[in-house]
Parts: sequence; C-alpha cells; structure tokens
Amino acid sequence: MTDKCLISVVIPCLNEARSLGLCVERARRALKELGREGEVVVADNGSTDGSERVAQQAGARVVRAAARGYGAALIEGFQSAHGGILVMGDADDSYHFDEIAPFVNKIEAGYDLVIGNRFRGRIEAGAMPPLHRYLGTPVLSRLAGFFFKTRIGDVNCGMRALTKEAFNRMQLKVEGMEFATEMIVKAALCKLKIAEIPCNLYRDRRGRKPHLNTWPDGWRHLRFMLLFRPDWVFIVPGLCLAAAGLAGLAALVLRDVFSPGLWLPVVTQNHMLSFMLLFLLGAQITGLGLAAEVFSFSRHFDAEKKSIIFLQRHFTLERGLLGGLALIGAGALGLLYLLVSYLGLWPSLSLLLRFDLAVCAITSLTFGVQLVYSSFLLSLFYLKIK
Ligand SMILES: Nc1nc2c(ncn2[C@@H]2O[C@H](COP(=O)(O)OP(=O)(O)OP(=O)(O)O)[C@@H](O)[C@H]2O)c(=O)[nH]1
Ligand SMILES: [Mg+2]
Repeated sequence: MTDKCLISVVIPCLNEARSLGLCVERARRALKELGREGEVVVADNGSTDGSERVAQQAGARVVRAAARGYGAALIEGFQSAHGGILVMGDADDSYHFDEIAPFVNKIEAGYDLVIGNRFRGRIEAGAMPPLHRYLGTPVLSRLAGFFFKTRIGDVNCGMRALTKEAFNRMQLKVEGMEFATEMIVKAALCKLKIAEIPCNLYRDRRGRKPHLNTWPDGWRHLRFMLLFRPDWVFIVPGLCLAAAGLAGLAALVLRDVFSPGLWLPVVTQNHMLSFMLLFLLGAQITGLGLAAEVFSFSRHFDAEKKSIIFLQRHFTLERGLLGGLALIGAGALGLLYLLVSYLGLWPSLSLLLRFDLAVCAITSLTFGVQLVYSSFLLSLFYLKIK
C-alpha cells in the first residue's frame, strides 16, 4: 500500500558494506529532521560482502532484485516502496542523504521528478573523474536537451526524487546504469514536471572497484537516447541522402539535355550511378525510419511527433501501393522506350541520354518496389495500434 506522504529512500547497493551503514544512518537522520514518516529501502542483487546485514543492522529494509544491475535494483526498490515520495541515491556515500530535504520540498511543491545538478553544487576534489566531469556528463546532458528538450544540466546525477505515481507512469525497464537516462527520457516523453536543484558530490567511501565502466556505460546511455529518436537517427539523414541523390540525378539529366559535354570528363556518367545509389539508400533509410517511428509510437510514446502526425494524416496502404505501382510503371515505360529506341523503332536518343534514361528508369522502378514493401510494413505496425 502506498502512503502519499510517506518518504521512501531507496538505495541501490552492490557490495557496499563499508559505506552503506553510514548512508542508511544519514537517510534515517534526514527523515527524523524533516519530521516525516519514512523508510529506508536497500535494493540489493547479490552483494557478497555482508552489505545486507549492514543494511538491516542500520535499520533499513532490504529487498532483493532478481536481475543484476543498477536499474534492476532501483526498479525493485521503487516497486516495493510504501512511500508516495521516492528518493534515490548511491550507497557509496558519494551523495549525503542528510541533504535530501530540498528534493522532498520540490516534490511537495508539485514536481514529479527532481534531479540534482552536481555542477551547480559542490564537487569535492577527486569525487568525479575529469573524463566524466568535462566530457561524458556535459555531452550526454546536452544531447538529452537537444533530443528531448529537457534542460537538465547533469543527466547522470544519482541523487533524485520522484513520486510513486510518476514512477508508475514511466514504466521504467532498463536494468543497467543507463536506467538514469531512461528515467529522464521517459519523464520528458510523459511530459512530467521536472525540476533541477544543486546537489553536492563527495568522495565515495567504497572499498571496491567501480561498477561503472566509463566507455561502455557512456555508450549505453547514448544508445538509449538514439533508440528513442528514430527521426534523428533515420529520417533526417535518410531524407538528406535522398535529396542529395535526387538533386545530383536531376542536375546531370538537365546537363545532358541542355548542354551535353559540360564538365565532361570530370563529371561522368559514373557519378550518375553514385547519385542513384545515394538516393535509393536515403529512401531505404527513410522508410526504415518511418517504420521505427510508428513502432516507437505503438509503445505509447512520441504521440506528438511530426512524422507520426504526417503519417496519420496522409498515409494509407492503398496510397502507398498506388504510389509504388505508379513509380514501377514509370520505370517500366522508361525501359520499354529504351528498348524501342535501341531497335531503331522510335526516334533514337544520344548515348548520353540513353544512359540517363536507363538510370532514371531503374531508380524509379527500385524506389517503387521499396515503396510497396515499406507501405506493407507500415500498415502492419498500424494494424497493431489501431
Ligand atoms: N544492486 C545493485 N546496485 C548497483 C549495481 N551496480 C551499481 N550499483 C549501486 O549503484 C550505485 C552507483 O554505482 P557506482 O559504481 O558508484 O557508480 P557511479 O557512482 O555512477 O560511478 P563511480 O564514479 O565509479 O562511483 C552504488 O550504490 C552501487 O552500489 C548493481 O548491479 N546492483
Ligand atoms: Mg559512485
């Protein structure tokens, strides 16, 4: 049973016997000073150094997560928490739980999620590796701002507070360290009210090797963001490639019609083949991107994306098939004309124009086939969500 006013401090823990007792103590002291009912939950999934015993002795409730990982532990801890207000922070004493009052106050002021910003607080010397401080976190924070309009300056801060209601709405699933990013991305997509407040970072007191692996974990954070923005990963580059390819094709055809020989032999018909490939590649990526967008929408996110709105207004399977068949027909006609002109049954074309026509006809045919299959794929996804 969730009690809206109760505060649950949830601490993910893997082999933190050295610092965990102090963290639980600080959290309990903070609850006392706030004069609030609360509990401290330690979410463990396999400590072998006696952390569990330390947690219980310090007065925390221990929950065990079946799956390994920072995210898995926090999800289990949040699910089992009795409080309507959830506060999270690491078990290595790098965040001081006696500083949770501003987080709780912000939640009570009406925010759904409150995130600490260590760059606006005090970072104790040696508490954050320079690579994280000057590259990893700032870059990831800016990317999150760009992709999800979050305005959060420290997306990796481990000290946060959220309401149980917000936790339920976000449907968090990620088991690893990139859980921190998942929470921000989904909070933004769910349009939660997010606040950021200064937060201090202290040197940790862990007696273990870091769980966080800078490069692999950094990549997992980035990968998570990219997976949630198929428009930037597929559609924008796809459309750019397709537009460049089409422009190149058009320029060469126009050159060959109006002033054959111009730029030759620097720009030859080989370039035309490259432009054809560029266009088809771009079209293929765009088609995949639209499917990815609809798939992501079917998971109940991104309802206001422009591409989704565009598809909902204009796309039907029949329209896609008609467009595809028209392109296939145009391509086939072009090839037929070539054949006839080759046999001398029709006014013959110059060698240059014959080549251009062949390339354009094949492009049209291939693009038409792609359109037919992409339309089937898209409507398959639509079937799922309607
Ligand atoms: N239960 C559980 N907790 C974990 C796991 N991985 C990390 N944690 C906890 O999550 C918190 C953060 O982990 P850290 O390794 O300190 O990661 P970090 O603070 O981002 O990185 P550092 O700069 O290396 O300290 C700590 O309280 C860990 O005990 C895990 O697999 N299971
Ligand atoms: Mg740490």
